[in-house]
Amino acid sequence: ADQLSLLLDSAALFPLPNGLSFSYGTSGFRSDGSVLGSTVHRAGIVAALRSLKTGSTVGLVITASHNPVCDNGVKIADPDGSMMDQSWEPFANALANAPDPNSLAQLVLQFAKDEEITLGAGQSAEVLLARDTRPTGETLLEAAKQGISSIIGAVAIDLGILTTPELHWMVRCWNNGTKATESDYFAQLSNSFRNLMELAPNENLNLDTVEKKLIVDGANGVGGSKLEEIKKNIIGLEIDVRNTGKEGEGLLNEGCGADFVQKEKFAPCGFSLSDLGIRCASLDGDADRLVFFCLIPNSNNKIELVDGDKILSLFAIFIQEQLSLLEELPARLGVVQTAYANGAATDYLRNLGLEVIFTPTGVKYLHEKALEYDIGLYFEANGHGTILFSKEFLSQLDSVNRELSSKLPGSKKQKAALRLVAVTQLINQAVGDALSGLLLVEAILHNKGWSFQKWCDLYQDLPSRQLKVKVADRTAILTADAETRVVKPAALQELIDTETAKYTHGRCFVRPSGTEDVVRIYAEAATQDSADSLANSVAQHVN
Ligand code: 16G
Ligand code: ZN
Repeated sequence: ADQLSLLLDSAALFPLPNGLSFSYGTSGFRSDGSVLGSTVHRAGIVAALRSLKTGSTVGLVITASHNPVCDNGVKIADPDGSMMDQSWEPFANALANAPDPNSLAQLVLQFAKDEEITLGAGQSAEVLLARDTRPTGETLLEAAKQGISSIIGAVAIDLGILTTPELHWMVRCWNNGTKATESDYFAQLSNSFRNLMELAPNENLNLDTVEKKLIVDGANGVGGSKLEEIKKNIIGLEIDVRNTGKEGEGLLNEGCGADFVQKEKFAPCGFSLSDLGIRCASLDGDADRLVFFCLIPNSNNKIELVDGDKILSLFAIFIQEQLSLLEELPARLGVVQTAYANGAATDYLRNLGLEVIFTPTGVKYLHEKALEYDIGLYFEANGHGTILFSKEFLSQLDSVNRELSSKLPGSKKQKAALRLVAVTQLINQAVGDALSGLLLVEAILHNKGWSFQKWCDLYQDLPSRQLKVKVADRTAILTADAETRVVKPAALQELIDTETAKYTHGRCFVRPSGTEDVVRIYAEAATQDSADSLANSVAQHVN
């Protein structure tokens, strides 16, 4: 068949649902899983074209992350494992909303022409596919496959059920020509974890047995069972996984998971006072977010939370420490946060002498900024983040490491270099990864001989409050300066300023959600009562 009729036939099988429109938001298309057939089919077409354009393998993952089990979504990963280049989003949007097969086909042909992609001329394209555990995932994955095969020469490779970060990692490795299967991923994590654990300075090995234990809330999603695989090859850490999504354990993301824990500040279901004193962690449904917590005695399941900001701080301290031992390895270290970062965290990081910058919410924005440094650390408060190392830095580290292992084997310096090497292997440089992040946290605490409490006490979070307000049109609100200021309607920012000025350490911002039809409000102040009342009064002005 020729390209045009292939597209027409395939599109006819996946009509756009009446009255719905879709948009490639912060993290791809999201909606109720039952209406996403046409969207995912079309995302398959976009992915195939993206592979043709880049001449490399790309990825497509079907997930709605921390959202309810009935939701689903789809996003595309570029050849380096990062989110699809933003310049392609308008096309993805147009295609998702094309009313009929004919207009869809015309859009594809025109776009291919504009992008100088030759269709049907013998080139090949390759898309790696994965999905999370949602019940609508299987059918949607089939739709993606059909979309991909409606582009001549494009091949879909179904990798089954994976965490989102696994898929991103595999795309990256595939294109780098390094080992890219799931067992390679597991092996890389457990090997580099072991290496880093073994590099702990002897004087810090004073942890008692309780500290070797970690309980993990898998959000009843895809991460729990993967962690159970990884933990088989791990020593020095006892991991107990709960909410793994197995029969009888509860619903995906319901009353559990990193999003719930971070926003509600309550222990997830399946945790109780018998877990008092034990370090706990929580993943989200597709395992790209991670937070830690500990139960508070006599508090009705309230928790002490360690969010993304504090994970970031731990990573930053550790890397800074190793670098300070290696004056022959100069590196520009940068930290990227969003407006949701707790003010106390930002102060803490700046006091360490670190360069801290802000971007709008959404991994693609943080990731892009972090790439500008030799070592770029980024985290959202919600627990999504990672560390990126530039190619130049990695090759310098490699040569410093080689030099030290021949001239000063066993020295403090050599160990510092080896620790950095282990970090570069343990952390997922494609995207934030709860499993790799969790192991890195554990290995760093072990290296530093730190208890959970010591980590908590790095700084005291300022009390904060998040609210959401349903509005007629959230796009009526326009923000600037990494979403910290409203520019339209102008009067709203003046009101926010007036309210904020009433509170000690007051800070407040308002932004339209990139994933839901709501406007979000964040307020922070010296006490919980004042954070609550600041958020509430601003919320009233948003309506
Ligand atoms: C998505 C983003 C997350 C962001 C959140 C904000 C990715 C992979 N995920 O989950 O980074 O914090 O959206 O949601 O980019 P909101 O715009 O609804 O507040
Ligand atoms: Zn997620």
